[in-house]
Amino acid sequence: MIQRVSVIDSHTGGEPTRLVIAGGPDLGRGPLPERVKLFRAEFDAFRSAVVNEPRGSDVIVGALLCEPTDPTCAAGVIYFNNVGYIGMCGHGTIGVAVSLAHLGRLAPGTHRLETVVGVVTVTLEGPNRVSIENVPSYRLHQDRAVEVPGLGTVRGDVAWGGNWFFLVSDHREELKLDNIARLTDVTWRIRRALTAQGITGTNGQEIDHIELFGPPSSSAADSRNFVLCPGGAYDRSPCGTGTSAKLACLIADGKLHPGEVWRQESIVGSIFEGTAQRDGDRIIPRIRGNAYVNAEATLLLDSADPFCMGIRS
Ligand code: PYC
Repeated sequence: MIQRVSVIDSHTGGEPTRLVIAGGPDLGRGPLPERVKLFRAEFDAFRSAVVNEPRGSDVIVGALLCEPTDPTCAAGVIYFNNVGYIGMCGHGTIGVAVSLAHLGRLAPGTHRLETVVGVVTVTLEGPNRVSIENVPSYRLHQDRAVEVPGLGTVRGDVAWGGNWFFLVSDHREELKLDNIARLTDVTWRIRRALTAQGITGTNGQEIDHIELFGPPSSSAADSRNFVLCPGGAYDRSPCGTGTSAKLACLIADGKLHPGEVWRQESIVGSIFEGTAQRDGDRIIPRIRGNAYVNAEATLLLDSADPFCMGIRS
């Protein structure tokens, strides 16, 4: 038996998004967090089939288009990756907006999208240019120390930008593309140490994204980052939720003023523009970037194929 799944592939600053527009699981009409529970419990093989090898790769972020519960939203989106599910995805949302515009399903202007962690707005500013107003973001801990085997004491901030991040500026690493293996090893050790030492986000949520910051290589940027994603891949984009977390820290430190532009460069040289407004003890981040559609495809899930549902670790 062959199951057909229609997808639109795009990339945002080099980071891929695979949007499932038809052929995905029926998760009902409940709240998105409930639908994710059902996705994980009953259809996790579908997640793996769409994003994992041999059809995908560790880098791809999947996005399942679904009916929103909020009638003011144009669509609902559930994001997933090579190891599980993420609440929000900034590069993914820019990619989803450009993909929906490519299909003629989203007109220029501002629209609301429902995600697992809240409603975000997307503004299509051109065929490839999108800004997103992300969920309220905040810094939970400033300058938190973690003892990392092989590295010693590493200090960083814990912040929420739609996912949990540990943000490290004080390190000895070179943020260069030819240093990826070392950067991946260092950030993976930090992540494991945070978990082992019980350093978490709110309500014990795991910090599953680690960001290192350094000087930009482009004079058009304020900073360069390396972002480790939950499944061990690094973000080719500057990471929309990671840039939101960074904005929360910069505003809290008084290093950026509301409305001022922060240009975050990724490890591959792509740039997101970020601004933020204060909202009580949180900020509302706005992230602007470019995405391009690079495939309209039908995935074939052939039950005779031993690797039909992807290679899972
Ligand atoms: O852009 O928010 C983001 C993101 C999260 C994981 C990969 N990209």
